[in-house]
Amino acid sequence: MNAKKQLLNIAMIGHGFIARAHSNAFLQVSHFFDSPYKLVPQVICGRNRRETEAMAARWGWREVAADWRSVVDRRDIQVVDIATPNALHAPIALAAAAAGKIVWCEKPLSLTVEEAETMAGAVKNIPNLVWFNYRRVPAVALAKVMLDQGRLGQIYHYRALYLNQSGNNPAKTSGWRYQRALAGSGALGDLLSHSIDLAHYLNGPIAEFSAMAHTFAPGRDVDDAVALLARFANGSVGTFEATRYGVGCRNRNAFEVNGSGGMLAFNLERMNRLEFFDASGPAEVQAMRDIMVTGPNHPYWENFWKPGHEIGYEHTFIATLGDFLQALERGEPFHANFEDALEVQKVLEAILRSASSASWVKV
Ligand code: SOE
Repeated sequence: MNAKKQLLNIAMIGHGFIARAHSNAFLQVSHFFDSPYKLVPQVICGRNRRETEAMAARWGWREVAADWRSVVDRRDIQVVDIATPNALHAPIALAAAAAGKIVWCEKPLSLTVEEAETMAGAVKNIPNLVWFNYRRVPAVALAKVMLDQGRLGQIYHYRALYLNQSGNNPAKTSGWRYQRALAGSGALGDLLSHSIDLAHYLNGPIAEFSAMAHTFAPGRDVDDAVALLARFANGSVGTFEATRYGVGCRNRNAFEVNGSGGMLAFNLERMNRLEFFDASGPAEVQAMRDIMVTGPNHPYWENFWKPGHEIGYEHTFIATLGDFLQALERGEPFHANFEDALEVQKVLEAILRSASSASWVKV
């Protein structure tokens, strides 16, 4: 059966935490999603030879390379996957697009809106993906279905948090995520970018906001925490908070929506659950339902396990890829793509403008 499949040989640039999540998805996707493609982990590229070789051995990469320029235009490569520090996203994506490769890129897309615009333009006619993986949490996908069905009526409030405690360690100042030249920003690009993408996906564009950013650690040149008050184009009011000093929270990517018809609440730390309050039922029995989103009839339930058998972080990458391959097969657009990530980048950049001028900005 595999003989008939179209090979997609992948060159992945990067060998850190997120590169492991990608590698796992490349190996797993065909176990959970039907597609006419066979993904081949062909070459992994990284500057640290020892670590890159260890990654290759563990995750089945066939070759190891040191310089990304030597792999992005190889004729035997169909896909370039970018899992590097943020500053390298633009040069690698532009080179891969120029070579006509399918491009997959980590978030945030770029350091600046200008870069993101160039990148989105370069992949206009090329299948592309940005790893905003949390769209594919089944509970988040169910929230999207319910919102699209109008189950919440008119939306009044959208509230998002992304809290972890990764910054609460001054020794971390040297890592790339804590240097503006390599990361572009701190909690803003690393964490809030996910919240903004989910907000766009679930509640539509943000029209205007006022933001603040704060750095707790002396000597760090990126934000540790960011907060905003926002107005959405659909008339709802939003609040957002992201921090690397959310001590007590390991990976709390959460949102709540209040509408005339009820409420939805999600927290990644309980990722198989979606809370739903239905305001249309008899008042005396109204209460928050705690829905276990593992099927039946839930997004992705037929791809993964039987109802009640929970899934994890890695499945969000697998489902992202499964959906991408299906869109590729059908010649349909895939989301989140570079255009979607450009819209996120516009908000991120405007947040820094708003925070430094202490004023409201329109997106
Ligand atoms: C940060 O700790 C991080 O690795 C982010 O960079 C990812 O985007 C997030 O999904 C998990 O946490």
